[in-house]
Amino acid sequence: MVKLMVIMAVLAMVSGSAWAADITVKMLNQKGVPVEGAVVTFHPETGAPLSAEDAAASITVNQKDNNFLPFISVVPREASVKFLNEDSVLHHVFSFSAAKRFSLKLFGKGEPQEVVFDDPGVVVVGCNIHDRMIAYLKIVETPHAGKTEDDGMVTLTDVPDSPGELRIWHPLMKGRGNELRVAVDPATTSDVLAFERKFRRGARPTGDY
Ligand SMILES: [Cu+2]
Repeated sequence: MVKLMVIMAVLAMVSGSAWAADITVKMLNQKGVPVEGAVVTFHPETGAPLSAEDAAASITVNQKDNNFLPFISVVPREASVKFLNEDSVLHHVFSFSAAKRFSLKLFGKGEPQEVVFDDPGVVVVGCNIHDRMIAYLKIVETPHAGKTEDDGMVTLTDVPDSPGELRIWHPLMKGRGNELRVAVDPATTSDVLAFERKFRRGARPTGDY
């Protein structure tokens, strides 16, 4: 019994030190309004490689009423994204971004197309037929990633208890690389890390993220 308790205590210490932390972020714009769709990633100093499970994530970008949905997607590196078209018109989805150049010539309903993203970075997706259509894919290299909800918040759960860098990216965030980078130690962070930055006015007609 004593031996079992010792083992349990050791396990608690090990798990406590390795998986202690959650990181909750709240992103606000210059008017204090919550920002939806910001991609939050944590990059621990100890490293955090993506698993085969991460790369097998099922990610879909739909096209409906001549809009991409969602507007912003988080894509683990080496994952594939399925592009759907629910409209009765054809779309021609493409990107000229350095992280991935591709072109999916005219495809319609029931003709899903898949693209694999091997390089980290930002991929801006457009449609050759409808200039107004735009979506963003953030290809990430860490399993600790998420996207803020309409309350501006996201929680990254079970991050390694290691100091590291927190990155918050949003296409409309002003500043270098549309990104905010801060050193964070999950062991000592407060409950909610709130950040306020300047954002350009949203180019999202439907308001859906
Ligand atoms: Cu289109």
